[in-house]
Amino acid sequence: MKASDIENVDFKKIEKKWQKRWEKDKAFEAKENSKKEKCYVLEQFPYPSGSGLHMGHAFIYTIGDIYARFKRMQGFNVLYPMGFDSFGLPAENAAIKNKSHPKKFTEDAIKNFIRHFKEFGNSYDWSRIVETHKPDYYKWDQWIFLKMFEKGLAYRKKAPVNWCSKCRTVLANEQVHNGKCWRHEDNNVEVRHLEQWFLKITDYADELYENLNNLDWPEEIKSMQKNWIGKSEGAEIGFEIDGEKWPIFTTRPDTLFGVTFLVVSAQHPKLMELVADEKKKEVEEFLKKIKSTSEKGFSQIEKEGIFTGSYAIHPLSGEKIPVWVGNFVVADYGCGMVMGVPAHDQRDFEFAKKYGLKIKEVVKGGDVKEKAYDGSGELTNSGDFDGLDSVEGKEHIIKALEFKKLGRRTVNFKLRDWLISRQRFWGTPIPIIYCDRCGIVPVSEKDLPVKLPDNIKFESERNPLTENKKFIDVKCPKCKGKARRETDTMDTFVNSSWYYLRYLDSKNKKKIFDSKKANYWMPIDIYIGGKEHACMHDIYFRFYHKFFRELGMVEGDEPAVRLFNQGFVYGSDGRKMSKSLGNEIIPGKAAKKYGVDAVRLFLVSSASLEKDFNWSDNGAEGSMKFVRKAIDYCKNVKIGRSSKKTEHKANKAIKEVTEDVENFRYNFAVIKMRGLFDSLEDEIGKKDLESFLKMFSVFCPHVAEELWSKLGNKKLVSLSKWSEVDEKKIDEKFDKEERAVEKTVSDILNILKIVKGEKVYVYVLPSEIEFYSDKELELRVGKSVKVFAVNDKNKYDPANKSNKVKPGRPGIFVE
Ligand code: ANZ
Ligand code: ZN
Ligand code: ZN
Repeated sequence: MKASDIENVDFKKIEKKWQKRWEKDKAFEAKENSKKEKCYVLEQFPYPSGSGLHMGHAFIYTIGDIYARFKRMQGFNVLYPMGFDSFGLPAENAAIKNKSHPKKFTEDAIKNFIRHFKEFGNSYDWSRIVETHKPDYYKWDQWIFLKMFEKGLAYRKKAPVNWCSKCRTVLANEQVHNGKCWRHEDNNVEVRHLEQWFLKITDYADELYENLNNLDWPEEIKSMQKNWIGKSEGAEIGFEIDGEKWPIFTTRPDTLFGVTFLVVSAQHPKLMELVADEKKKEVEEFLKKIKSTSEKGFSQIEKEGIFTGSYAIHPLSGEKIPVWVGNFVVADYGCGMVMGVPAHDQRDFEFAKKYGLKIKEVVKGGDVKEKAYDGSGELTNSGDFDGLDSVEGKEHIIKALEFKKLGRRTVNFKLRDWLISRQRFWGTPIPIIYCDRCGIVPVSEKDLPVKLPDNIKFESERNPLTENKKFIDVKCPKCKGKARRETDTMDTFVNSSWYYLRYLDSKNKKKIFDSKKANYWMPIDIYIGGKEHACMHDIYFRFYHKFFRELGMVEGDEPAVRLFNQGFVYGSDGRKMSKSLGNEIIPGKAAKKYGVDAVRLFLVSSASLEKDFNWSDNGAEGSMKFVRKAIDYCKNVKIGRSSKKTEHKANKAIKEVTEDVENFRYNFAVIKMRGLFDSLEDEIGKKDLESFLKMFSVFCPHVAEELWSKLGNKKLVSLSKWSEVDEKKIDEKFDKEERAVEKTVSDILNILKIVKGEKVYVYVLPSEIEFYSDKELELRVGKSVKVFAVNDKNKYDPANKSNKVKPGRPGIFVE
């Protein structure tokens, strides 16, 4: 074949041809009635944004597709579905701008996304598509809400909540990052006091925390979740103030004798009861003035406080302890009150220094005049407990408190209930009705879904539901009197908390999903997505799963046993890709230029998948050249018998590529596959060529199908069986040989840099002579080469180089 023919490969035509065939054959549709072992491969589904599929999407979805194809060929019954997380603010904002309906934007965007996905050849089972903005999907969001309401897990309360003025809605704690909105990194979240709906995720806090230990998830994500859930074990200790018991929470009961003051939160609901009459005015002034923390752990603010005029009685020593109000104590963590131990807690130390409070050392080991010592050590100044080690002392002190009924062991969590109300239109309506007579009344199950109206106008800044009489006015399900619908919608993270279960039975009209089907497919064997969801989606869907388990609908405790986080694709200049920077590479355009298969191959071969990397035109071009070389080779190769070396190479590659793909080391898999390709000879056995094509097919499925069919195969390579390794064919001698030749070539080239000459003589041990061929060496070093065994009587060896030859280290002479 002429070079120009290779240049003219019509990738688009090949892609279209095989995409059609896959669709026609329903090649990737998954069924439950299979004798094969199941494998559920899932990627986090996208929000269908107006700008279409970007390179980050192409990357994550290529990772999943390669794995799904690989598992399918390995003989698993693979489920690999796709859908859309299609409620959300961007579509609503676009609708406001264009005076239209968000549904229109959403559905146009979805059409676009599906086209792009299909152009990329992903092997999804499209028959299971879910779109969360469709009533037949969000009906079940509402159904779950009602179930939670029934069990007291969905509840309404007035609470200080995070308000983003740009989103014009409240946010969940998880969606506030360092005091800013997760969508608006430049916008400080305000605190507002509103009646809102919450889901009681805290009921599962302990299990969400402890189960992490059983998950094959990246350590980084697990520790982020652990921090977010924030389990702390300690004790609640009662201090008597004016005859009444006030509890504090501490993780260090061993430091109890070091308490020199108590601090109550400035937002503690019963704070004023503590304040002595003569101090009331002063404290009120103070409260008006200070800024307080609302989030545990977010304590960068300057510590401020004021004495309340009251004293507490120490539960074990009976000492009188001053009670202060402070801005650094969080009202809704622990007991909203802490014991101040300045010698052993740095915050307390700073507070004591600032206000001249006593510092009393009770654990030896540091210099508490300088700073707090928070380690362990021998107890001192601690009455009967002196001399005990603090770790042991802690247990004794808790026992003593329990005996006096002044304390008990407790566990606290930082995790808060999930605030799901949103004051926006484009989300699932909360199925609740307010009746003046009956109060809060849930919509009956038979009346679901509560649908979003089609006929709406975005006229003001407000959610149009609040102005839509047809939506709001409703009969009370209980008394049949006049009532109003809830106009808040649900956080869209609700929609994505259970989509993985709906895929399993996406068309069920009677039930959210069939438990038999769910139990067949669950858990997700591999879940692929971004790190940014560590403390949001990745916690929410675990919570939902546990709730379904409680309802008896699923058997397992966890939705996904294995999680993989892909890296981020940057522009070729190392910056975030964006239209405005002019460094954006659109997947569809790149596919036109290099072919889909080359783009896929490039994306997974330039770095480890979990690392961030830069797009590179050269890289994509290199991948395209490789694809073309594969086409060229298959056209010209003689199908016959493989050499022993080829058999060795092929089997070794199968072995290594299998392991690498299984462990998401795709870049290594590609190196090994290409290594095999480079070693292929002009004649090859059909079986070995097919083994290569099978490996090639998971990365480059379209071209692989084409080459596979050219070999006379009627069935699809995508559905063929992954090659088994034939260990007997692996002979390390070939690799040794190759390394020896490599080394010799580089030695010769080095010598040629110093010694000028046209003829090269190589002397090797007789046992190694078969490794070397004059011709190959000549090609590689560009000089005439002659190889001799050292015991060859007729060798030409004027410098007596054959004397010093050792195993693997030939002698070299140049003249
Ligand atoms: C006395 C003490 C002595 C403490 C010591 C620490 C070291 P985590 O691990 O985050 O749970 N604390 C308790 N409730 C608080 C609240 N509502 N706002 C702010 N701080 C609070 O932290 C528990 C520790 O944080 C508790 O243990 C308490 O200080 C403080 F050498 O009690 B400790
Ligand atoms: Zn915002
Ligand atoms: Zn009523």
